[in-house]
Amino acid sequence: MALERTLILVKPDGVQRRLVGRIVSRIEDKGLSIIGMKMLQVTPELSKQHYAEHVAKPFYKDLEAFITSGPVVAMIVEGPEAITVMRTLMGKTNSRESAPGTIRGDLGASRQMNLIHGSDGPEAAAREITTYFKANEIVAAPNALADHLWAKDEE
Ligand code: D4T
Repeated sequence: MALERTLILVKPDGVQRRLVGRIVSRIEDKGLSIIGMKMLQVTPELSKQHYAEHVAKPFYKDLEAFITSGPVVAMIVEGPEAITVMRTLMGKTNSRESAPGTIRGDLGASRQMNLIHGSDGPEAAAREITTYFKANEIVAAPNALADHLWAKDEE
C-alpha cells in the first residue's frame, strides 16, 4: 500500500450550492489529509489542459462551459491509497447511478454536474497536482492521528 496524493476539485455546482463545507467534511471524516487548498476560476485553457482526454468528445463543449461557469475549490488530498479511496467516496461519474453514501450518490443527480473531480490514477494525479498547484503551495505535515487511523504497514 502506498501513501498517495490526489487532486480533488469541488466543481462549480458544488460551490454554487454551498456544499464545499460538507464535501470537505466527508474527506476529513475519512481520515485523509488536505495538504493544499485554494479557490480559483478555471479558464478555457486550463479546462483543455485538465480534460485533455475529452477535448475531442461531443460533450466537451458543454463540459468546458460548465467547469468555467464559476469558481472551483481545488485540493490535494493525501492518505493511504488516497486516489482509490477518493474515487470510492465520490461515487460513479453519473450521480444518478452513484450509490447512497457516496458524495455524488447523496448530493447529486447529474452526470455533468457531479459536484467533485478526483484524479483517476497515479499519472493523472501527478499531472493534475502540477497543473493546479505550485510546489510552495503544498503544506504537507505529518498526520498527527495516523497511529489511530492505519497500521504502519498500510502507509
Ligand atoms: P471527473 O474527471 O470530472 O472527475 O469525472 P470522472 O473521472 O468521474 O468522469 P470522466 O473523466 O469520464 O468525465 C469527465 C467529466 O465529463 C462529464 N461528462 C462525462 C459529461 O458531461 N458527459 C459525458 O457523457 C461524460 C462521459 C462528467 C465528468
